[in-house]
Amino acid sequence: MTELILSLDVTDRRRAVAVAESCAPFIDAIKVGYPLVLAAGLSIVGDLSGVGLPLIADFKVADIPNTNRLICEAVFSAGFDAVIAHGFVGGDAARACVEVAHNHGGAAYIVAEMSHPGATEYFHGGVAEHLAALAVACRADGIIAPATRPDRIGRLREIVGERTIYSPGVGAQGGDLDTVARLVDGVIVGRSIYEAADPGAEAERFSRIRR
Ligand code: NUP
Repeated sequence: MTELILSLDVTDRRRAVAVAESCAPFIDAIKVGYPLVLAAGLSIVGDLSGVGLPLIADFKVADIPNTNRLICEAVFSAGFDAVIAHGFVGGDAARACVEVAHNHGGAAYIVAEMSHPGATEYFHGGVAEHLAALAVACRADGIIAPATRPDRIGRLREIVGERTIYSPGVGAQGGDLDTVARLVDGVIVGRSIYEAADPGAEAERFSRIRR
């Protein structure tokens, strides 16, 4: 079974909650990032908690260890269950996120390679492999790897082994759902679901990967 994670980049609070509720029966977690939190405030976490699904904070935390720690304390105190952090800031900074997550009984995922075209300007020449190894060394719960480059997911899987791989980039960014679902633990889908005329029905269609 592959998890389906809704990326809720909807900037209207009421619509965000409505989309989350309609998709809830067909998804395993909800990923919330800057677009929704900056528009609706951190209290959106309380609104979404009624849906009863794990909430992942996609803040791609990337600062010095002390600031990372403060950010992650705020994330978990607000009610999130997991955080996504960058690894390029170094092992000490990434480890700070992992430690705070684990102290709260939560999870931390490190971005190994991003999904957009421009990512290849920097995530090449072994950089992503290095970040995946850093995630393992920091005892992160897993990595983020690009649905737009399935061959790269295979390479990163060799490094992280059984650790979780969550993969964004399906649909709107061109990644193929079924191809990617076979390679990862969870597929992250945003626009293809929340911009659909009937997000719940679209989530149900995507949820075939959960069987
Ligand atoms: O490499 C990444 N690519 C990516 O798209 C890392 C991410 N965290 N994301 C996020 O996944 C992105 O910020 C957005 O929230 C979601 C993909 O949304 P969509 O392209 O399915 O609409």
